[in-house]
Amino acid sequence: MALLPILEYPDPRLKKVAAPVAAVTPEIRKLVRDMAETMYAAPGVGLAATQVDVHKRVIVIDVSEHKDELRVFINPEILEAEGEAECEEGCLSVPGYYDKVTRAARVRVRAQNENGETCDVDAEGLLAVCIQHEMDHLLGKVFVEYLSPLKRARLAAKLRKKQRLAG
Ligand code: K1U
Ligand code: ZN
Repeated sequence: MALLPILEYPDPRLKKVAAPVAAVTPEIRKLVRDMAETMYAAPGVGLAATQVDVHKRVIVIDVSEHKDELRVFINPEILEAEGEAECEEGCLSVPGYYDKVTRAARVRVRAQNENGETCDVDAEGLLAVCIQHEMDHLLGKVFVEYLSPLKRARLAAKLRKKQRLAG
């Protein structure tokens, strides 16, 4: 297994739209294993392939308390979405920044797993938030794009300062 480098916002590669996975091959299964290892090490509760500069529709999520319930979503599609819920979100591509985002409260998702089997999942709570957050990554969207222009300007200033201090 391997730890993969995670792209950081505003890296333009985070804007790429991921392509569907034609078949769940050994190469895709290795990507899933490496993404899971990277997510657990970060640590995070989810990771989209876009964040590790692989532009394929693959997501891993584990919102369990003991980090022993890995969920794999290949070619995910939302079949139904209902309600609204506001939740504090973070992102491994925007380290150290958290803010509230409103999303659907419940979603039904269809995806393939690492064995190529198609499964439907009904999700609510953090799992529903995480699925929507990761599916946005596959479309080239980072959660900070939901924030007000003022909050985004403050974040941009914070990132510029961080870059100055690092350089
Ligand atoms: O996509 C990502 O960058 C992963 C992100 C997922 C997420 C978290 C919370 C709300 C929406 C989406 C993270 O995992 S951020 C890190 C985080 O939330 C966390 C880290 C350690 C323990 C528990 C949570
Ligand atoms: Zn994210």
